[in-house]
Amino acid sequence: MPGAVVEAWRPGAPQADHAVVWAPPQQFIDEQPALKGIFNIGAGVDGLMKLKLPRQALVVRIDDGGMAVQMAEFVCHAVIRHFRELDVYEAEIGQGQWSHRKPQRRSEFPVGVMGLGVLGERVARAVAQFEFPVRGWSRSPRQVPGVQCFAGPAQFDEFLAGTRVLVCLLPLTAETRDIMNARNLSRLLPGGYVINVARGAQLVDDDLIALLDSGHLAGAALDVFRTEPLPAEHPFWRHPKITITPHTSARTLRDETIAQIAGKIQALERGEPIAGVVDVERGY
Ligand code: NDP
Ligand code: OXD
Repeated sequence: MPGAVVEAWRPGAPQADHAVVWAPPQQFIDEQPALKGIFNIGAGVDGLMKLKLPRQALVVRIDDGGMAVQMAEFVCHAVIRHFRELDVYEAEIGQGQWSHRKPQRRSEFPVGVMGLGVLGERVARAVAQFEFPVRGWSRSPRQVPGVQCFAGPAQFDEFLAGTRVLVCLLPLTAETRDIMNARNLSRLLPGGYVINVARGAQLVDDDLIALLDSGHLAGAALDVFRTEPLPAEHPFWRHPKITITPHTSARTLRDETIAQIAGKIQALERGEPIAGVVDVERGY
């Protein structure tokens, strides 16, 4: 952006027109009351929604920016690793064991994706390519080819009751905090599997462990946690049915992100509308 003055923020810095942020402190926002745009360098804006923001500022999230394909490959890998029991084969091969497991039926592994937005829809379409039955749940009704869609609280239990592999791609809001709790997870089909790639605060950790230990759930692949990095003493590190990764399912890609934000700032300065503006009332 030739002509723009770009500075790293420090307390007392001069007023900016636009900010590029990830989980900034309230002090930053308070010292920049005239911001026109606050550009989040990620898709999830929960870190910003906790703050008191200037009324006039548009809050803008990264709109795909190369994250959707990463999320699709990560979730497909997790689903297939579990379905094909590749974790079991890995362990057996590690012990010098050559054996075969009985193939499982794809029709018995319906995958349910919570959140059919920029990332969730891409994930649901990608999983459907492997011929798993795919279900999706969103706040407002959606139509996605190859995906049986459900919407709103009224259809949530029906969505869960037909789901075996549950994928969370919801934004963290007051409505979705703790949504993967004992009540909801116990509604999944027996042998359920949980893939959380959204936010740690959507999963009740102790409820997951209790359902894994009781045998109702078969396992979980978790990429996000209530506290990150995951504290050393947390049971998720060592639970035999839990696979963890360090919040890496869809990384913010520097070049794509810079290009997207620069393009949007220029569009705003020309008075044009942009995509990815967050509805602050809704929280995502
Ligand atoms: P979007 O805002 O594009 O989509 C959100 C989806 O969730 C929409 O379909 C929306 O419904 C649905 N939704 C929101 N609230 C509810 C609710 N109360 N009940 C039912 N459905 C609801 O988000 P993205 O797809 O871009 O991203 C999703 C989340 O993924 C981010 O918020 C972030 O937390 C997480 N993320 C994690 C990453 C990682 O590396 N682990 C990387 C990037 C993002 P509707 O369609 O009706 O609006
Ligand atoms: C995001 C993230 O929200 O990286 O983009 O989690």
